[in-house]
Amino acid sequence: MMHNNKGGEDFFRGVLESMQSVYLNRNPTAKAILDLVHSFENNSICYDHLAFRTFGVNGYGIDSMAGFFLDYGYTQREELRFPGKKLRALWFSPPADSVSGGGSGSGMSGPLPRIFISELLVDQMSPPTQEIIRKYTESSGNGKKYAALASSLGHLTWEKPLYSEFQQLARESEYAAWTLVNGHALNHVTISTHRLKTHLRDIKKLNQFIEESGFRLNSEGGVLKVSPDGLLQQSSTVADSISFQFADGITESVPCSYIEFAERLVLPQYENLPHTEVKEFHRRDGFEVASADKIFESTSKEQVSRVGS
Ligand code: OOG
Ligand code: NI
Repeated sequence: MMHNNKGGEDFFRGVLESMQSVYLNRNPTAKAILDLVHSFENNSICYDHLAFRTFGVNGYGIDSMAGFFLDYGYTQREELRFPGKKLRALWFSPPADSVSGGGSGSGMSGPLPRIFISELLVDQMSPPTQEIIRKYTESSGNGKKYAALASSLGHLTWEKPLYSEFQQLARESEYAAWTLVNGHALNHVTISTHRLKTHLRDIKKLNQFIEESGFRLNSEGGVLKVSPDGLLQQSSTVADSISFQFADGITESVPCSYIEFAERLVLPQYENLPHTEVKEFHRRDGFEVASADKIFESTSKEQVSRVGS
């Protein structure tokens, strides 16, 4: 679809660029790390995936954001369930012709990233929490139709909440509290480490480099999250905090976004391919529920307020 729709692809990439500038302006750690890796890597970084969070209620869930990606050629893939966190997620793969061809640039101008969208299972929340989430989603008018627009503008589609409402949500679900104040903002971008050119292509080396440069990594369940097959390895920073002015005038620091790193190893059936012939589709695809469960904690109070390493 993309290759015979150049205007469409330019627009689509422009929207991703806008989402990214909102993200870089609000998250100094993500910006500094991208600048650092860029300077090391001669300005060439591929994104593995982008992630968004939503409220799974009245059309405000995964579908509200997914529609934009489906319209620009993405394909829906597997569902992941997180019963402990009362969340579910879907991931979407990019149009096939964009993965290696299409974007030959860096970041959002490079190969199009996978998309990971999660939603809070609002029906499973306590009545007071549900009431707050329904109040704000309902206050947004038809905001559910404009999730991608809101993300690229860096604007909530609902009014700002009271601090006490944020706290009520945070007690029950840090994900819910995050989504109430960050809305559809990009939750993270993920650097594809195996597509880097220097020694940083080894995620363990990259983690070491990031920590030695003074940044904190999410230590939940260990810094490196490894899938049971060993082929998907992930790590992430702890989220930056941003000062947020609540509707009642209270200004408090709230967690914002983080940056992730992912290394996808070559699948066993392709292990004898010469290194130069290995393409993205020869590598481990998809996500891993146990790792994702820990990556969600990158915005948790426990990780964000951790001191030292
Ligand atoms: C998403 C956490 C999961 C991954 O790559 O498995 C994740 C989130 O924090 O919203 O990013
Ligand atoms: Ni991720």
